Amino acid sequence: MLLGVDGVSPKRQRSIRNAWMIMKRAFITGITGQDGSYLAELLLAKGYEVHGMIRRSSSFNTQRIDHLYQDPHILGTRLFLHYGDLSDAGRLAKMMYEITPDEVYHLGAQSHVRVSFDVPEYTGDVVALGTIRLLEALRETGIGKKARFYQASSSELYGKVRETPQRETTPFHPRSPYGVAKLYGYWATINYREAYGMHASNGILFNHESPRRGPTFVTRKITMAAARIKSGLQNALYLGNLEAKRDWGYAGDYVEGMWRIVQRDEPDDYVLATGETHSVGEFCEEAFGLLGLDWREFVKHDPRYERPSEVDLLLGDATKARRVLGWQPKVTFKELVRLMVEADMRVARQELAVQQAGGVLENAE
Ligand code: NAP
Ligand code: F7E
Repeated sequence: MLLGVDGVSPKRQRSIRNAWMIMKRAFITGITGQDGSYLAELLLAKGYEVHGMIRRSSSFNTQRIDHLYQDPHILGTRLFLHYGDLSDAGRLAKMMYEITPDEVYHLGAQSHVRVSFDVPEYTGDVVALGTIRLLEALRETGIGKKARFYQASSSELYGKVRETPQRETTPFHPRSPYGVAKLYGYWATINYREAYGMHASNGILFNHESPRRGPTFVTRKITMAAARIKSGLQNALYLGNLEAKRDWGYAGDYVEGMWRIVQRDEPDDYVLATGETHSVGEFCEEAFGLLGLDWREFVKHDPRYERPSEVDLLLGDATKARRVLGWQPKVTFKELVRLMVEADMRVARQELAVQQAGGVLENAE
């Protein structure tokens, strides 16, 4: 858990910055999420000063970035966290004004497609309007005249796909409240580029996963379950549609692509994808197979995990990103599944050890 947020005045932050002649200053929404954590790591490694917006929560939500945190009183600290929310326009403008970022990476979102059917209005507020609030904050403060903006657009825009593989020119047909909200964010980004000359770009990213993936997304749900079943901690895994196909890559590769998009002199829109697609069933086969298990013995069907309208097939064509940005993913499908299974086996072993010692993971009381 991080010890302090906003513990240092903007003036002190500026003097720390000046003392260290920092290369660039980035602002990240969604820094506590999967991508935000990898992006923060990447930018810190490149010498950036990184500012992240976090939500106030009654329980800890900073686990993915705890390893990056340093006491803000230490000279040379380059990661700063600020409380805020995408529903709070005034706060966004204040942060832009105080931080004056060179680059803004907008990753914050209610990012779960199935959940967006349960909370469509909230999803629209955070994902669609949240994007325009941030763009407006940049425009109103004048910070957007210089700062570059990255929008986390999604292959969910393609939804009921009109062509395969999907590329930048493929028409959109979103199939969920999440997809519809992301469509708004996509066009808002282009509109601010055209209307106000902002350096605003979309990365249309296909699914990307990692050991830091949220546990209710299908890949992580599968690798956690496989590891826990192997360790005797669980005996079944309930899933929805096993036929859906996704173009799954590794999140670490994709944040490198985000950074490259922002470094281009001209703002533009790019697909990032592996160009390979696999079904949910194939993912199960690979993950359970690595542990010597037959997935069909353990995977059961539960219609609760199905969506009212499904995206059946996603397969991306990242030719433009390869040609213009020199970007291409390094981690293969099999390597991705392996690194997720291995990470979840370590977690399962720890859980087993605690259980065998007769302990429970301690709460604060
Ligand atoms: P994620 O793990 O779900 O992280 C989402 C982040 O958004 C978290 O930091 C979350 O904070 C924050 N957030 C949620 N609601 C917020 C609000 N009202 N105000 C401020 N922050 C809020 O998502 P991800 O996988 O890293 O994805 C990053 C972005 O890329 C998202 O916009 C997602 O829609 C998009 N995207 C993802 C993929 C993918 O395959 N991963 C593909 C295409 C596009 P808490 O930690 O407090 O919940
Ligand atoms: O589902 C099927 C499900 O929730 C993948 C987000 O990052 O990527 C992600 O959205 C597939 C779907 O990811 C279960 O029906 C079967 O066909 O892991 P997911 P997603 O919906 O593709 C896009 C690019 C984003 O932008 C999003 O933010 O798996 N599936 N059974 C299941 N999915 C889940 N979650 N749980 C199941 O039990």
